[in-house]
Amino acid sequence: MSKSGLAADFLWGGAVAAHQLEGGWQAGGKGLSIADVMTAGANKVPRKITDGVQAGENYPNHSAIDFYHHYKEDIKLFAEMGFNCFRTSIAWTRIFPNGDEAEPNEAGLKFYDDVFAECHKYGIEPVITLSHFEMPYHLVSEYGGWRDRRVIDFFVHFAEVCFKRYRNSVKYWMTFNEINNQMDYMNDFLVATDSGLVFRNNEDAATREALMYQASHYEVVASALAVKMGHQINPDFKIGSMINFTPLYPASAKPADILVAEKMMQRRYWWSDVQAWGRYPVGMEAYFKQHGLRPDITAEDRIVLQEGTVDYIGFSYYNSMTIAADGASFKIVANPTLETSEWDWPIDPLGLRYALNWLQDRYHLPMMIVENGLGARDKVEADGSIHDPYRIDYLRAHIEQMIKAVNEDGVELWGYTPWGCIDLVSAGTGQMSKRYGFIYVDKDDEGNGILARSRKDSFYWYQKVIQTNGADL
Ligand code: BGP
Repeated sequence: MSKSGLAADFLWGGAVAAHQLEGGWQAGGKGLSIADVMTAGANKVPRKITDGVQAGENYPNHSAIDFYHHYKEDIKLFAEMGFNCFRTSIAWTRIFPNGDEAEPNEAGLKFYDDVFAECHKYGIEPVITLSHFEMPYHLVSEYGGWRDRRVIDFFVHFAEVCFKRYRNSVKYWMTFNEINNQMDYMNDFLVATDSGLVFRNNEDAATREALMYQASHYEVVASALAVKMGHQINPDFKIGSMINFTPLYPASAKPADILVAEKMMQRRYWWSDVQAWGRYPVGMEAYFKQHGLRPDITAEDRIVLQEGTVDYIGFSYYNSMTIAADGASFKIVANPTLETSEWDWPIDPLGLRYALNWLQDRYHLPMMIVENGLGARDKVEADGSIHDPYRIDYLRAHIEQMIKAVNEDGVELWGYTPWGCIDLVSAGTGQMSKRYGFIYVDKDDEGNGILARSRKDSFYWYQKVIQTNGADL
């Protein structure tokens, strides 16, 4: 153990996702993904999901920050910070442009060979997400996304090709990024990015809910099949779930608020229950039965779920939310005790310690914090320096709680990869101005800029944190 109490081999790195930084949206035979048809939005201005690429629209993910051509420079900067791991995703459409092909695209496979080789050159362990909001648009338009059981086989084929190709260059994997976002099935962005569900015919809430739960079932089956197959390809693989963990605090001591918080936590985290336990929680089985949901489940599916449980819990933590009973339903309310970011996300470091305790007690599995960070505007000074004390303060406060959870609460934590270690395209808004990075990238929301990379103050701070294994914050 080191001075901080973290294991000597604790994984320190950063996290990104292919669609948010690579660019090269048509390079090397890549196909159109759901992310490629999302226009730029802003805070409180939703992104549009167009039917294919429409002339005159701004699609920020098409060029992003051009990691596709800058990856050697960027990985060298990560190594300068001292990363021993780096989380990103494999763009599904680089490997299978349409998603339903029999043979993979060699140029796409080769690109990730090169990226992973560059990581290993510096002793950086790749941590790879298979599906991070990037499913082939062809599967969305021709199959309706994950509402079609056939997409299970397409995903498992994609996973098998990746596991075999990168058998000796990637050890840590995750199947579906933030698979539980779609709990909010009325949010077009969340169901499109999680399950490729696009609603263009005013589908009502009941229709949307039914499709989301059935699609989610196919995804957890696909995840379990991939986990089992991955372990057969390389028994040393560590394959995790990946959820967004946002604690739902009761708004008051009123029993109704306590109960609604408990019920909505069950409703928000059943995906990881299935992935960790190999079965559905009884509360969700009861809900499905009561409402006639998830009708297509087979005895074989249930066996698959049991055989494909995950090795660890990967999760993102940004903030907590506060929930109050609202008649027979609920409402999210402000937490008057917390500050919020410019994008209205509460800032709650203690919530990360709560998250680690809750997840440890529920799953008794190792964990990785694979996203955490503060989206904020940064200013480039006349001398080129970029002072981001607000980002350092946010990350310091969260790392402090992470270390307490390890030292005082006994949680088993493998690593920490703060989100957006280099500025990239925001998923929710499509903005560049919502910056997370230790590295500034010269590009604005309108696409102007020369993509020059610059070290922020937080770059040097995080370098020191890693060098001292979390002892000097
Ligand atoms: C999570 C996604 C990431 C990243 C992050 C920050 O939902 O897993 O892809 O986008 O949120 O959110 P945003 O980019 O909307 O600020």
